Amino acid sequence: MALREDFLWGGATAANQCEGAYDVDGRGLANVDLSPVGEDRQAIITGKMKMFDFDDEHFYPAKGSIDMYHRYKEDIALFAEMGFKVYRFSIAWTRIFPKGDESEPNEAGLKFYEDLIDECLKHGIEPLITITHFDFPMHLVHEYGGWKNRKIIDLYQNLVTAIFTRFKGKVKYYLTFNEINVILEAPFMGAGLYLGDEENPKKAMYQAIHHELVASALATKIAHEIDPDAKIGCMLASTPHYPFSSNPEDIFAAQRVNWDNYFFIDVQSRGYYPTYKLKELERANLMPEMEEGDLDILRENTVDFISFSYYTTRTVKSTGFDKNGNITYEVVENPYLDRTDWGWEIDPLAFRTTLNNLWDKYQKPLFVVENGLGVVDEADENGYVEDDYRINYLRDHIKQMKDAVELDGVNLLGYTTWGPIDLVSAGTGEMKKRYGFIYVDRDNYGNGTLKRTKKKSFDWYKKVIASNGEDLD
Ligand code: P53
Repeated sequence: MALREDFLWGGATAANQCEGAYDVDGRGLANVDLSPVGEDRQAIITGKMKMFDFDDEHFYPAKGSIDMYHRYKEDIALFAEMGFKVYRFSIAWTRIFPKGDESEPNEAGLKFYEDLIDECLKHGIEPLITITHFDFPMHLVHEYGGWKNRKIIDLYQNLVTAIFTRFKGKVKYYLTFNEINVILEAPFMGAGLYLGDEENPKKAMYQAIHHELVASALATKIAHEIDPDAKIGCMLASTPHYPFSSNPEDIFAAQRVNWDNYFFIDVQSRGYYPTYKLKELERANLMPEMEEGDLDILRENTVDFISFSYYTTRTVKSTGFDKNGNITYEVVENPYLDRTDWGWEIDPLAFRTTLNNLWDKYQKPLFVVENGLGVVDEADENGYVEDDYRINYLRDHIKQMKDAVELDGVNLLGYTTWGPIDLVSAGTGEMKKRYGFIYVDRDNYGNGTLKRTKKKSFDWYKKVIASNGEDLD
């Protein structure tokens, strides 16, 4: 069995990483706008360092990004030229509700996304919308303290209601939260949580997580009510963790880290908190406050499909058990794998393993919504990049994906590469960490003409799509 005939090939972006125009047409300020390139970024997105206003010492790449806000027609035409069947993009919350707690949406924001959707449809491209991709209105950080405040659930419902109502009939696929589990590593980026003043940061985090999970379930409910044809997915940053050795402690450590991530999908797909997580939260006194009815909402509104990103794997080695009986571990290098310049281990076979794990665990259709290679590209004087390394990475991964479908029977709806056009890195804020089939002339500090140029991989991906994945040479 080959890939399904209507397999959705395409690419994926996020608003803050490509749109720019951060203060145009009424858009409000968001957490992601305030995340600079450079060494402080990590502390800021992880909620350790406060950055609630722009300052003169930092460069903030999301302000301008690759200016897709003004160039989306040109960019979507290039996607169409590659034969995209689907384009995954995200909505900037602050274009629709600039502060986040207004009662009426900003018409200019809705209109922008409606035009973008119409542009996709004009080219026969299915839009796949991520409702929130690491973005959160700063006003809600100041006034409510981020997702740890229950009130955000209501405000999110206003956001999704505005979106589903306006785009009904035009958009079939939605994801509620990008990489919902990334809140564990980057709570400011994932949930607008600044944890510097928090007495118990973990408690605040699990409270925020509970609110996001309830909000996601409510979004699913609202979507199905407004548009019965809409399909709602969750989105996992999959990064599987291997045990370093056959030492049972390493195996146990790997299981626990993987479960910490799967936990979110367990709730979104099965509809309830798994026992190990409930017990763990209880023991550590981290149980979030839940309101009556929350568990019903979770149970009654599970997702229609499971989406995930896949880039890399990590390997963990036990360092023993702590006084609460929880395993502790360190992340170590995997001796069998090569790494990118950013230290991401390249592991195509685990892509097949991951597809199988998710299919086996949840038995719902899967959608790969991110995969790709972030590296430095050297463009020649015409902006052309001979990116055989990218072609090799994608070929190796697509082969494994096909094996998961053809040899193992995984039910897979589609595949979108990350950053089909070069854009700002979420992790580092850099421009020079590039993923695209299309080169964009811009550097880490915003210098450049923003000119778009096709790389060698552009024609390669076009051929892959045209042959429905049969021709990978
Ligand atoms: P960058 C962590 C782990 C795996 C994927 O990442 C992650 C993250 C957060 O950085 O992010 C996803 O740009 C994310 C995209 C992001 C992409 O992976 O750091 O959904 O927004 O750009 C690649 O190289």
